Amino acid sequence: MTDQCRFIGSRLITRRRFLVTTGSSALAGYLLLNRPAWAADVDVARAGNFGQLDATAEEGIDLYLENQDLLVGGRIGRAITINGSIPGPVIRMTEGRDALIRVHNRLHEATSIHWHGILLPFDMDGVPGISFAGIPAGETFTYRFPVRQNGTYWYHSHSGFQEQRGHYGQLIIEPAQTDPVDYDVEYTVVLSDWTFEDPHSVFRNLKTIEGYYNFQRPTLANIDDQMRATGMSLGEVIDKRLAWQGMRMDPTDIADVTGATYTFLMNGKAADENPIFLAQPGQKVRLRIVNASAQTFYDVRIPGLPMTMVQADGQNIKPVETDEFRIAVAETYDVVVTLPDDQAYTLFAETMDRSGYARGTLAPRDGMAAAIPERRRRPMLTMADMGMMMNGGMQGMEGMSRGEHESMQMPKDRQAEGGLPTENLISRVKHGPDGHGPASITMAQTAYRRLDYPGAGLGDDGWRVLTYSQLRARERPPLRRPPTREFYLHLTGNMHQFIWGFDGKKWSESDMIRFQYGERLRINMINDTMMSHPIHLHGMWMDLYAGGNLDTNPRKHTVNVQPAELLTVDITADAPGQWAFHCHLLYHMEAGMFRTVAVVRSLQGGSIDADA
Ligand SMILES: [Cu+2]
Repeated sequence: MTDQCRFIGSRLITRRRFLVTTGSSALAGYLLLNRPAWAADVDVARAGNFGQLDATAEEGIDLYLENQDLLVGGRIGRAITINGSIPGPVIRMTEGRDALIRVHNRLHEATSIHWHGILLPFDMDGVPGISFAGIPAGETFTYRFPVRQNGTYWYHSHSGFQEQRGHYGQLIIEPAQTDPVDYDVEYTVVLSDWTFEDPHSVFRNLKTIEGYYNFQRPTLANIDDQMRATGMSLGEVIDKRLAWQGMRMDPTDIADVTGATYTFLMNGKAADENPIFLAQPGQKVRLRIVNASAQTFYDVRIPGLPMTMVQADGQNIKPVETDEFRIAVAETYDVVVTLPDDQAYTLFAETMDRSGYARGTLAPRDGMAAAIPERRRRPMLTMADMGMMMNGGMQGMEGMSRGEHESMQMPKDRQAEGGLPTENLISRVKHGPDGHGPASITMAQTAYRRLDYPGAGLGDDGWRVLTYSQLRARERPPLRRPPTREFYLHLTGNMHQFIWGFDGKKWSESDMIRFQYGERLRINMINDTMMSHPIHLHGMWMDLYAGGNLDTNPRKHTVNVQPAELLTVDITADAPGQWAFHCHLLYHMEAGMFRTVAVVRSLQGGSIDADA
């Protein structure tokens, strides 16, 4: 409650100052309305000023969604705030209690909140059109659900592009039992990406002009921006453009939306605002890191300090020490670091495409800072990323003959009597140019396990980088058994037209995916594209095959599938109802990389049985 009061208090002060400075003259009001966007001297709240609320307290909590001007990185932007800030408040819960959250929609459009990674009744999941009708403008929706897990999670809008405008925050659930993680102080670290453009126009740009935000491969549309950003002359820009046009593939297409439009944020602060995380020498600091970005993957490190990874997607893992890790959109990782001395250390979150970074400082006193590392070179996709590594050599891109292709078709939907293998799964599958339609123009002929691959641009710096193969559940999660059914799901897309989907179909063209209630199911995902896609399943865990076994494979709510990767997850279909299953890159989801999963009583039709 105190944070709520503080929030209201600070807003009242802001409003009073507003009246004093502008209320006396109509001219002042006019100037205020027409001030240039970079005039930061007016009294507008800064982003990143968020509190903390306990949603399992008796009386519950209230969240207020509003359109509001905020200073983001020193410049005024139009945000969707939650209780006056982006990110929204840290919502705390205690395992074993009931959460009670009243969401008041003061926007001029419908909204929603999805509790990311939380197991709950499907009508509390917050996806308009799938689990509920959404929250109309001006109305209040009450979420109430039992809290059956613990760990670090987050929440965000599932309506349109609202997430891109700041509609997200962290969710922390205290365990009912003693926390096995040992730490002295803890901090929220919410990474995100912000644009001063209307997200609808970002999407339009992506749809209409290929590589709009990709400065390495300029287009006419962004030639001015590129000259400004690179300091190159018009001639140089054009030369570079022509060089790229000669290539059929685009090895720099690491990210579709880049620092060309994004300001990268840590707890709502741009890098030069330097959010600080205070700790004394010798203290163990737990950083609860969530990637709440719309599109941005981050590579996170603290130069000079090893990090002990203790949790992934809210689930305790066997502690593993590393120096850097890539966090895909929507993933969470908890790391513990010990401040060794009376010095400052930089918490550095470099974007995967190296077009920018978010940054904060871990230090014993306010006002301290450490060196900011030099940004590394923009990574290039490799032949391996294009699925052309076969027996150590390169595989041609041209198609196999039709007959050869068909004989290698994957089993579409395989039933196994005694259960499928759960260890030493096949390391690669071969598949040809396939029947996945015009949305699938890419050419990976071999998909293979990449659990040991740290990701494009990582692994050559002389320090350790975490990979999925290092993730092991701290304790064997319940409900583990061999799956009895499996199917293959291709991640498909056409980056030239910005079409994304599964098995060559956009959401609007697709059927729902049916899980049979109570079954243990395997999905083998094959990424046919040259981009990484963080795939998120609502309502049920995905047990990631990380090279271990039934006891140790970690549970994830979001799995990053790298280019040409074969990635396997097992799912216990224990949550009746309808659920979303999608790529968590916001603009990919909007472009069609989304499916509805129905947990049904019978796979042979039958209606969705929410009371099973
Ligand atoms: Cu995607």
